[in-house]
Amino acid sequence: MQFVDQARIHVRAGKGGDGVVAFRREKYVPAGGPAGGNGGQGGSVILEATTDLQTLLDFRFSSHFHAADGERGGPKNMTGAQGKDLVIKVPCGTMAIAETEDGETLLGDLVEPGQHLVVAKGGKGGLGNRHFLSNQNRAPNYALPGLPGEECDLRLELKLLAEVGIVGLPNAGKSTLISVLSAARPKIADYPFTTLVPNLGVVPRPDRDGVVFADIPGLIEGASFGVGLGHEFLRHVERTRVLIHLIDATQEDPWAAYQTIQRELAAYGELLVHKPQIVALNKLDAVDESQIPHLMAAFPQPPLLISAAARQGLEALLHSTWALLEAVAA
Ligand SMILES: Nc1nc2c(ncn2[C@@H]2O[C@H](COP(=O)(O)OP(=O)(O)OP(=O)(O)O)[C@@H](O)[C@H]2O)c(=O)[nH]1
Ligand SMILES: [Mg+2]
Repeated sequence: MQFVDQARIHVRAGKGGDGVVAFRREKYVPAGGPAGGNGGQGGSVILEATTDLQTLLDFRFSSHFHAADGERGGPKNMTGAQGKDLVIKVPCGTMAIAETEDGETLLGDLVEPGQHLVVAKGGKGGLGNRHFLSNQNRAPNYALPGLPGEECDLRLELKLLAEVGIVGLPNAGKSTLISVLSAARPKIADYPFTTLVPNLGVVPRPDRDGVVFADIPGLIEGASFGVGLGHEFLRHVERTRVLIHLIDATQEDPWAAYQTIQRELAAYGELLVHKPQIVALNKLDAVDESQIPHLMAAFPQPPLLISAAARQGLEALLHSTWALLEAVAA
C-alpha cells in the first residue's frame, strides 16, 4: 500500500572507542605504571517526537542513520571522547518497531513532543590497560577493544494519519481539492475510483503547523459492508478529527449523494457519523447560477459552495476547517 505513514530505516549506533595500552613515563621513574585510558562510549541513535513534522515523508529520502563512534582512550589515563548521539526527529504519534529475522518488536510509541526513545545504544568503550592493574599484575600490557554499537532495521509507523478527512462519493472532486490545497499531486480523472488509496497532503495554516488532510477514496453505498474499496479506508476516517464532506453539485441529486455517504458512516460506527463535519458543494463553476438556491434548499444547513478546480470558496472552506479543529481541540 502506498501510505506515506510508514517508513523503513536502518539505524546503527557508534562503536565504543578502543582501550589503549600505555605506561607512565616520568623523569626519575624508571618503569612507570600502566596508564592506558578507556575508550569513549559510542553515540546512540535516538528518536525524538516533534510537532514540526506531520508525516514520515522525509524518510523516503534518507533512510540510513549512523551515530558517531567513541574515540580511543589516550595515554595518561585519558578516557576517549564519547561519540555524539544522533537524534532523529519524528512526528508525534510515531511507533518504532524493530524488524529482525525472528519477528517484530515494538520499541516504543513517541507520543508527547520532546519524548525520546533510544533505538540503538552506543557500544561501550574498551578498558585501557590501567584498568587491569593489580597486585598480581603490575604492568598489564593488554587493553580491550570497544564494543560495536547496536544496529537494527526499524519500521516507523504513524498512526495518526490525518486530522482532516475528505469524504464523498467517487468523482466528487476529493483529489482535486487536496491537490489545490496542498502539495499532493494525486491522479485526477472524470471517472469514479480514480483514487485507489488515500492521499495525504499537508495544508499550510497561517501561523501554525500545517495540517494533514486525507483524501478518502472509494466510499459508495455498501462500503461499510465491504463493498468497493471504501471499507478498508473507513478506519482511517475514524482517526481524523473533522471531516470535509464533498458533494458534486452537478449530479442529479446532491442531497441523496450526501445521505448515501452519511448512511455508510453511520453503518460503520457511531464515531464516524458524529464526527464534526463541514459540508461543501463542489463544482459550482459548472452549475447554472439560477440553480444554486434550489440546490442549497435541499440541505437543512446551508452547505459551503466551492469550486476546487476553479479555486473558488477555498478560503472560506479552510477558515471553517481551522475553526472546527480549534473547537474540537477545546
Ligand atoms: N467543473 C469542475 N470539475 C471538477 C471540479 N473539481 C473536480 N472536478 C472534476 O471532477 C472529476 C473528478 O475529480 P477527482 O478529483 O478525480 O474526484 P475524486 O473525488 O477524487 O474521485 P475518485 O478518486 O474517483 O473517487 C475530474 O474530472 C475533475 O477534473 C470543479 O470544481 N469543477
Ligand atoms: Mg480521487
